[in-house]
Amino acid sequence: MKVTKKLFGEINWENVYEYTLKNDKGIEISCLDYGCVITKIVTPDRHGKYENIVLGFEDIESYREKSPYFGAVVGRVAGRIKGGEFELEGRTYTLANNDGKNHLHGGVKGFNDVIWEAEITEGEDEIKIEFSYTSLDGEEGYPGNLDVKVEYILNNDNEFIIQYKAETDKTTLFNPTNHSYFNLSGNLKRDVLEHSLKVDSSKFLEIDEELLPTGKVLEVSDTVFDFRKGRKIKEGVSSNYIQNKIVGQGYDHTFILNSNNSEILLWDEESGRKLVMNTDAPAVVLYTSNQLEEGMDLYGVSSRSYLGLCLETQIPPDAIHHESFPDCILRPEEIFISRTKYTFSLE
Ligand code: G6D
Repeated sequence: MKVTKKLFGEINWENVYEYTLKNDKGIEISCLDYGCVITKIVTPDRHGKYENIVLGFEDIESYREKSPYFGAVVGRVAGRIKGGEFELEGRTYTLANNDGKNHLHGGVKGFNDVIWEAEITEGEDEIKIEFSYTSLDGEEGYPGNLDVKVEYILNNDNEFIIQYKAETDKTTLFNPTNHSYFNLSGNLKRDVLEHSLKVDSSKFLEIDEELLPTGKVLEVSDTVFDFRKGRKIKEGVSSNYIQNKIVGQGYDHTFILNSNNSEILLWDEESGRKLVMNTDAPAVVLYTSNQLEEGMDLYGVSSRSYLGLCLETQIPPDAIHHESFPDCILRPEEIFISRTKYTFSLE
């Protein structure tokens, strides 16, 4: 196990560092203390070729100015909050609206856009980086001083674990996720249309024209949202189903997981790479980068739609406005803990 640290850039004269965790089998995870952004994940293909499998930039300016949350930890609340407003314990809170009339992914300056404290712990069979950040009372409109810790752990079983932990001194909302865009082809050689996905989910959330949940829970049966037996991403991209059309041909949807230790499999036949995710989160958002900005330089590859896909494990978006959804309220006497494990292998 090895960890290296290098200067990646600076923001307002504050240094930003990139940390690379490498296990004894050659798997590498690189990440920044800025937004806990995962910049690279390097794994072997069926021929033993080690290549990067996530979208990212090589400079801090690109992350600050044009990143659609590449690799970032998102919060306080992942997803959209309708109208950027919510009521909690008799008070109405108004958030920063950064997505039309709605609040998205923690607002104008969410967790993705702050520098976290980093502490490394090296073990024989695992390396851990603990990122810490205190979101002050009123930040982006949210109540409560919120202490957040995000752990990235890589071990010699080719498992990468993300653990989110938070405590607050006032009742608030909290719903974190990681927004990495995966592409198992290796060094973004191909898009993700031929990737296959299997999700242990029988239901998904209907969304409206503003990409907000309507509150209606739909059955996946007999639709291109049924990933229970595995399905290629391209089927949703070419689908005429209105739910695929309103997101710009593809997926940008929340799947309600069938258990609190559901498995999500993503694999690419050509490279042989497989990613298995296990999570205690109640839902996962599948976003197939339907309208990814064209022409950004991603490690020498020009960005385009469907170049990556996100599997954002979380509480359903806009939960505060839907009593039937699992809730994202965090109270002072509670400790929020959630873990998602990513296991890299070959099929
Ligand atoms: C778009 O609707 C999508 C979101 O789901 C995604 O997280 C964001 O782009 C990066 O707003």
